This record gives sequence, C-alpha cells and structure tokens, in this order.
Amino acid sequence: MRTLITNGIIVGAAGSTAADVLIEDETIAAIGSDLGASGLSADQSIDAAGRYLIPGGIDVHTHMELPFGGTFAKDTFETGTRAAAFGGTTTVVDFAVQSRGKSLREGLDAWHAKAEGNAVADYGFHMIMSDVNDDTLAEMDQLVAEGIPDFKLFTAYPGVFYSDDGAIFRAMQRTAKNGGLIMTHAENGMAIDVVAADEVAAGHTDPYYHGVARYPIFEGEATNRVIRLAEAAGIPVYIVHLSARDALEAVRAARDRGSMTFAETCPQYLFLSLDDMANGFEGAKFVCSPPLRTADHQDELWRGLVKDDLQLVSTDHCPFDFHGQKELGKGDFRKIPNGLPGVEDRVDLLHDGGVVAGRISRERWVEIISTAPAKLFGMYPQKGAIAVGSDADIVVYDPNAKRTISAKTHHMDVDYSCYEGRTVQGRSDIVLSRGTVIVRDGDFTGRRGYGRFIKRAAAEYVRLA
Ligand code: DUC
Ligand code: ZN
Ligand code: ZN
Repeated sequence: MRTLITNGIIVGAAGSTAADVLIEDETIAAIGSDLGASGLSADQSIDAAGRYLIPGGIDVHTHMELPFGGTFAKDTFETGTRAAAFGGTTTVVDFAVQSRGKSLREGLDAWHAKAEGNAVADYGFHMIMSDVNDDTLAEMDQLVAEGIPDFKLFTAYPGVFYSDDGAIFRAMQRTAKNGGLIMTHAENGMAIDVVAADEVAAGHTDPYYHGVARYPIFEGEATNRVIRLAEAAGIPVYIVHLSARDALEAVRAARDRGSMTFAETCPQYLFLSLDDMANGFEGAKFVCSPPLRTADHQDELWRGLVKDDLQLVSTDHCPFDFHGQKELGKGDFRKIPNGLPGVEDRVDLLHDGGVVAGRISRERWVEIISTAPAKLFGMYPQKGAIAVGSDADIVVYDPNAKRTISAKTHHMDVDYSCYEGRTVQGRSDIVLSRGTVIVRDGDFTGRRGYGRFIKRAAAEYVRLA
C-alpha cells in the first residue's frame, strides 16, 4: 500500500520545509519536494495544500481505566485512544498499576489485557510502583527488558500509592543498575493530608479547598527532595505533571547545576486556574492532583517550556464523569476522584495558546507534543519524527481552522469538558497511524484493536541528554 501526501509543509522540531511524503505500508519511504510531480504511482493520494504535516502527537501520561477513589477513570483503551486520535495524538503511554501486595507482573498483565485488541492507536506503558521491596525491585529489571523502562513513584497519596524516601531511593539505586527511569509524582502528601483535614474540620468541604490544601510549596519541597535523591543515586529523574512555580524553580536549579532532571507540565496548568474551582460543587470538574494553581503560575510554566526547563506537555488524562463519579465527593472534597479529561485537546490547545498566541514557534510546538516525548521515552526515531524509516504516524493539520471545544462534540467518554466553549485555532484534519488513515475530516476510519504495544528502549537518551 503506497500513500502519497503532497503540497503540505512538514513541521518538525528542527525546522519546517515544503515537501511531499511517500508512505509504503507502515513507514515513511521517501520525502522530497517533487514526489508529487514525478508521476509516482500511489494507491492513495492526500492533498495537504495549506496544511502542516506533523508527526503524530505522543501523550506520555494517560490513565485509561485507572482505579481511583472507589471508581475507575472512564475511558477505556478503545475510547481513550480514539479520542486521542481525533485530537492528533497517535501514541499514548499509559500507567499500569501495581496494586499494594501484588506483583508488578500482575499489574502489567492486567494493563496488557485492557489495551490489547482494544486500542485504536499505538500505546506503551509505564509502571506505577506501590510497593518497593526485594521482589518488586527484582521485577524492575525484567520490565526494562520488556520495553517498560519507567517507574512512577509517589510522594503523595499516603496509604495508596505513597512511597517514603527510603523506598524511592531504593528504586533509584535499582535504575542506576538496570537503565530504567524513575518518574515521580512530587507533592508532600503527608503535609497535604494535615492541611486537608484542618480545612474539612473548619467546614471547608467544597472542591475549591482541594486546591487550597495542596500548597505550591508542598510541590516545590517534594520536587527538590526527589531531585536530590536522584542526584545521590546518580540517576536521571522525570517529574510528572509539574504545576507550580515552586517546583519549576527546583527543576531549573537542578538543570543549571547539570543534574539529569526532566519535567513535563499539562494543559490544565497552562490554561486553567484555581478560580475555575470556585463555583461550588461544579469545581469538582477541575479536581486533580497537583491541583490547579493561581493564574500567576501560568506565565512561569510557559517560560519553562520556552527555555526547555520543561521538556514536554502531556495530559494526565484521567476522566471521571461529573454525575455519579465526581459526585462521590459531595460534602468532602477528599473523596472526589482526582483527574481531568484532556487527551483529545492537548495538541490544539498548545497550538492555539502556544503558537497562535505567539509564545512558542510551531517547531517548538511539535517538539513538546511529539518529538521530545519520543526521545525521552525511548521511541525515537520510530515515533516523533517525519523521517524516512519512521512509522508513518502523520497528522495533516490545518493551522487556520477554528473549533469550539465542547462535551457535546468531543470523543472522550466523559460527561463534561474542562474547556467547554473555548474556541481554539488549529485542527487535525487527517490522522494516519502507521500509514493507515484512522481519522478523516471528523470521521473515525480506524478500527478497534489496530493499536500496537510499543516496546520502548531504556533511558539511554536521558542519560546522554
Ligand atoms: N493525579 C490525578 O489527578 N489523577 C490521577 C493520579 C494523579 O496523580
Ligand atoms: Zn500523579
Ligand atoms: Zn497521572
């Protein structure tokens, strides 16, 4: 099967160029300025005039079907990867969960079972470690060998996912030997629980107080702590969903002293704020951890993206319906399942708020939504680039089209949108996953089960970066 895409502008992290792209089966076979004019025969042609060709978006932080707070994140691998594809994201890396007392293997098997035969686009896994002990440490080596080389540990959620400093350090020592990467959810969960209990005791039970109780300084403290632990272990560390200026300062200081520290932020921290949580129980729609911050943090995060103290933007996609799921926390914000939907909107939000708003170049946009995630998470150049030999994950992107985000039209399986009514400029018109058109002009043309597990390389790149 040969597909020829003509007349587009290839936008890549390193530069942009007008060129045609020839796809043979699943990979990119040729790139050239005159492929279209050369009379080359193809089974399928796509005219991309006036549009960009970008490598498919890569969202390295999603939670399909995550068990949380007595319920489950609603999107399955089928609905979640389909929504991702509509939004120009062709690869997700989801977090398999080791439940307390169970093996990593059991958690991983469960995630393979959820995804295989269901995902419509490609996927990989990180592993959430809830217990660090001799057995789970030994299992880490095997997972690295199987293409699941990253392990998320939490300084938050005491009694659930929380690991103490000794446990985190032991896991870090292990990745110093097996080449894996430690990712951390860095908030001081012990201190947060004290403040949250004080707020509830004072009668402050609305969702807004979820945001109030999780001080930015608690994120800054934990971020600095895990970075220092990683430095002591001599390993790179990756901070997930960085939300606060305080945490960014810790990352920047670490990078300035030559530390192998990497971090992501998420659209919710760039576009939403604590004010969104102030509308009574409606604020539950915006309960996630770390929480939304006051709006003055946003400019700092954008600066972090410009200066590469933040390397990429993922979503932490973790959707719970407002009705029936978020409502579990009526009368006590601590019982609201934490998480927001977002996998469908990331590429367009970043184009609109980043490129159209003049904050970042279109090349940096591609870097933070696709190329940097591929490099940091062991998928480059198979993914994250439009290059000969790469997977033909290509989005024909209209940078001028406008659309209004709404739960009425989105494809995520959740009953609200955090960005309801927001008009964004930029839209994925045609989305190819390994050479197959899976979305065309608003219609899904892929199939359930097409998505393939991506075995990822260990963190060599981050050690050399
Ligand atoms: N934060 C969330 O908001 N949801 C899932 C897990 C997490 O750390
Ligand atoms: Zn987290
Ligand atoms: Zn998460």
